Amino acid sequence: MKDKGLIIIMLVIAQLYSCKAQVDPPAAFGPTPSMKQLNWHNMEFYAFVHFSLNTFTNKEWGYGDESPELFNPTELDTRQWARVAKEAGMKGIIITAKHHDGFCLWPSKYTERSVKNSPWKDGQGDVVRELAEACKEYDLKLGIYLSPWDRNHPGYGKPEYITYFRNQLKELLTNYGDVFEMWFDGANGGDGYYGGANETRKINTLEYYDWDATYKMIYDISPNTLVWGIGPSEARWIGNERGRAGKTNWCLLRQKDELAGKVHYSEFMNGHEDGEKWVPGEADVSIRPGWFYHEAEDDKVRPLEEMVDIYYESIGRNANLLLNLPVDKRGLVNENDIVRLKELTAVIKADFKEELLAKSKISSDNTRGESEQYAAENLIDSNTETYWATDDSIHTGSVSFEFEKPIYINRVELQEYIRLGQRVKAFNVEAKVDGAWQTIANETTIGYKRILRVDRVKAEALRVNFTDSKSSLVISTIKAYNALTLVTMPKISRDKRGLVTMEADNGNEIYYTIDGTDPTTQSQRYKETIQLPQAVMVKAIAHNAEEKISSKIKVINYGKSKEKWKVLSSSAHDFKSADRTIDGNLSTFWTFGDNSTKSPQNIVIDMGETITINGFSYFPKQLGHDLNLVSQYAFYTSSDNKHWVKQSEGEFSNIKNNPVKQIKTFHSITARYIKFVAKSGIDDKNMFSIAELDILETSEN
Ligand code: FUL
Repeated sequence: MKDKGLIIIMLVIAQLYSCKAQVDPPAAFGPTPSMKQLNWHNMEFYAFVHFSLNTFTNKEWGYGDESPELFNPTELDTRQWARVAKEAGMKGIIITAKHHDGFCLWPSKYTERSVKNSPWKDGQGDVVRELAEACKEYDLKLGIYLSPWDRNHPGYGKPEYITYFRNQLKELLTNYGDVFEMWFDGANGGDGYYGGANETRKINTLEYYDWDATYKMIYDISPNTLVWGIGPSEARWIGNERGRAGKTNWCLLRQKDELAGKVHYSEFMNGHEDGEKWVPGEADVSIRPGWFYHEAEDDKVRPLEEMVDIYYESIGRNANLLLNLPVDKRGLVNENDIVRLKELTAVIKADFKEELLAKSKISSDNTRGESEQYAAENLIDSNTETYWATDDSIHTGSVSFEFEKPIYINRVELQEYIRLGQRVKAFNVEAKVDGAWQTIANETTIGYKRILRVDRVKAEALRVNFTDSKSSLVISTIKAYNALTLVTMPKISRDKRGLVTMEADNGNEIYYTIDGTDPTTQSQRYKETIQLPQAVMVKAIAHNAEEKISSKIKVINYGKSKEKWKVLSSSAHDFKSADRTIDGNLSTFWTFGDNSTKSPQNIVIDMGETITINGFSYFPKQLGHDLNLVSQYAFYTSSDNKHWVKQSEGEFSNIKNNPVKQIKTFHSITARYIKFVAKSGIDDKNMFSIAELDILETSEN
């Protein structure tokens, strides 16, 4: 009895004490994410599937006149897509329900241009429905890409197309369950079929769609759908199609300026520190050079090390990662893509296998109201809902982690408690090595998540110093790991004369073969440039001798060197520097043309001998603001530099956003002279650049 009384008194005291210790949480600072956006941030990684008529026509952008009868996957299995995505740790799939050519993957009642007029399932199929069901089964969220640009619709550019577009939106948002993200692509306007008009139509994207009304309609039907891209969106493009966010990456955007056309897309990589709205970045990239499946890219799946970089430069830089898996003609995610995705998943899993700070002794120089509720211990409790916070007036601060014995560290992960806004502007990380502190990272923003890759250190302690912030500090997580060393493949290049140069990172050794066998550390060691002017397959590895780890094998197939090639003539009067287009160096380029004339420009090359070829490639200039990229081309061959035969003509689709090597194939022919014609360029300029021109030699050669 007596004991019971004592317990009650103690409970009351505890209650009183805790009331006293109750300190209000920090007030939100600046724009904050909505619940919908928070859920979206938590998804981090999801798949894009580009699959449509283009898969069957081998195009990146359809013109709009392709027949729906070409759509005929033989083994379409959306459950396979879902399984692949799920196993990779992805949280959803966004499908190209309608790409720019207007073909619909669902039997829309507003058009005949859909699966219903394809041989697939005798016109009874519905890809969107099958995917929605597979997503449900695998507990994935469904997202939809509906291209605002429609190169098929006769009414595109006129008011009636807006009605059509909205009707389709309604169909997609009503009939397929929850849609977590609606994807509005920015590519819009240009030439197209347009119901047979075959003309160029341009619209003002910001006005034509009356986005305010369109968004309102979307939210009325489906309030939980997050809208991405064009218009007053809730998430933004990251400004490139390489899946890379800026190191500094604010979730904020001056969207009013953007909607007034005052923001250049290159600013999307970083967002705006003073943005008035929470519009976080989503980094989209394809696992291959193109967005749609092309057999010619089966051996061009991005290398593992590039995929790992993409992961760290998107998710590790406060952006979501939208990774495209171009479903192939069978209707399946291709084996080669699955292999790479599995390798990526394995590396990421291994990198984050063991968290190292949870067992450390933690201390901080300030805690909000000295309350346990905001203590630094919250940083390592693996609960993102708790956080360490400083007093309102304290905008800088340090947290230290001491280890019982020194440990190896090469990754540091941080998260802000973004419900209360994104605040940190600068921070650094120090490690105590042999009793002395050394700076191992000097960084800017954090946001939802930031992962730093640092050189491996053997640390007795770690210290994170927040040196600049918009307001008090509100940090939910700090973690550290010791990831495995990933040795990157050597870089290989060959110049015009056939001199091959190889380079490896961090002074790693290089071993190579030219007889087709896989190189090992027993193979020829690369020491200096090698003369290889003949058609040759070079295989090489980089090797970290200290850790005894080798890279993956780099394989390059060279045709005969361009030693005998010469630029013979050009529409440009001055073509002294035109040799740069055939120098084997992808970073040099030649710009030609003339803004005062509208005629096509050309360059004629003598290959020095007759060669059997079945295609050519155009490598676009990569860096700079004025890229002067060719968008419409023609390619001719000749055996005497007099009589020319056109071998290929068409468009380099999507070259502006995704300036990858453009490969065009045709039937095998023999030729000594080639003529590349630049018919038009992006941004309607009559200036063109070429980084490198090449031919595809027929393999029997
Ligand atoms: C681009 C489009 O033009 C491409 O075809 C692709 O869909 C990519 C994701 O967005 O802007």
